[in-house]
Amino acid sequence: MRIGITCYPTYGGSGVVATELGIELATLGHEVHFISYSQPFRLNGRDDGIFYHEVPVSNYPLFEFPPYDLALASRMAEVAEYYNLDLLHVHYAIPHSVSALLARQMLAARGRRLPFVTTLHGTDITLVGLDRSYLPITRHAIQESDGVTSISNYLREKTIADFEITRPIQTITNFVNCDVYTPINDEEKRARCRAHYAKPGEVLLMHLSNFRPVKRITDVVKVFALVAREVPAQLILIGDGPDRSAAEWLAHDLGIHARVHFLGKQDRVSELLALADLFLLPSQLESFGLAALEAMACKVPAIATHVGGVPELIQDGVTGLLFPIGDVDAMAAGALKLLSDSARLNAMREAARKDAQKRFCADLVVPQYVRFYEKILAATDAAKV
Ligand code: GMT
Repeated sequence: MRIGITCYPTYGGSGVVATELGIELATLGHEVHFISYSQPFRLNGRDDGIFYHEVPVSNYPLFEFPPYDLALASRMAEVAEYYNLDLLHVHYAIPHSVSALLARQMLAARGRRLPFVTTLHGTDITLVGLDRSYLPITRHAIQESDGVTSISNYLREKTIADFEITRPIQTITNFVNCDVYTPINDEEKRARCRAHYAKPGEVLLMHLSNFRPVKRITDVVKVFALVAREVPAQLILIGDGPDRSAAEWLAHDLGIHARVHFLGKQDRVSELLALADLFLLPSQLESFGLAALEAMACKVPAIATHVGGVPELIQDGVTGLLFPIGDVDAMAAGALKLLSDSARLNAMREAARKDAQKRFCADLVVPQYVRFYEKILAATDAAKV
């Protein structure tokens, strides 16, 4: 198949899923064309069968708000025509599904069918899509998509209820490449790599996100402060975003800044995650929690909040621990209890990796997307006759 993929190319879960999906599809022999305003950040160096088409956005002085969604629709239609795409797959409904709808109409006017699949990721529904000014157009584009997938049952049900969607939505969960996201089983090597961040005997906690308010980054720092009060510990934060300076300020205010390491945006997060003892994800809302899955695949259980689709990923007490939003005392107490019981911690580490392999490996999930595309294309062909 020849598949066009559009996503937000910057740091964020939906862009990661779209990019990893493109890479996996290309490995399976499909031709993948990314269409976006810049190259997706995880695409570097893995480009066999992958093409990238930049969307130029004109900066004409009259445009106080340059119309990216229109430029995207034009580029989608062009790329589909020039490269004979079978379908488009857009990640994050706003504005990508609206642009795809326009591209489909543009080509239909010339007698060419271009079906598109929309994958819903989270904040496109839970935050942005519920803004009254975006809701009607987002709803329309979801309804009019040739296929819609959601990354968790929670998000699927929320979209149907909040947007009054009447068309089917199929859940296809987030996934992880279990060969790339893998534990470091060589203990000597792991100790050597950990030594960059923690002394022998110190606990290493980790967080990875885009530092948006929904991630509650200051809770990460508060939980760490409580843990570090009881045991020698270090915290690594990977990523960047609007709440970074608030977290940096808090680390200074609490006097723990020497033990809190802000690494910024990193390319090879799998190598860092595998060094951690525990992952912290105290989000306000998470429709799945891809970063926790990546940690689990590296044998690192998460201390997370019991929100959204997280319970579909983490089995509380088995592959991680779940707590109410904002309950930093309980999160720290749970982490400390786990860290003091090496048998339980090891069992949880093993269970986390096993569950990631059993339910969320790319080998299991990517074929679900391929079958979904085939179903959409078959329906498109049937409609032609
Ligand atoms: O987490 C974010 O704020 C980024 C956002 C995105 O779309 O880029 O992530 C969402 O999509 C991820 C991949 O499907 C999910 O694993 C995250 O749970 C989801 N984030 C939220 O629902 C807050």
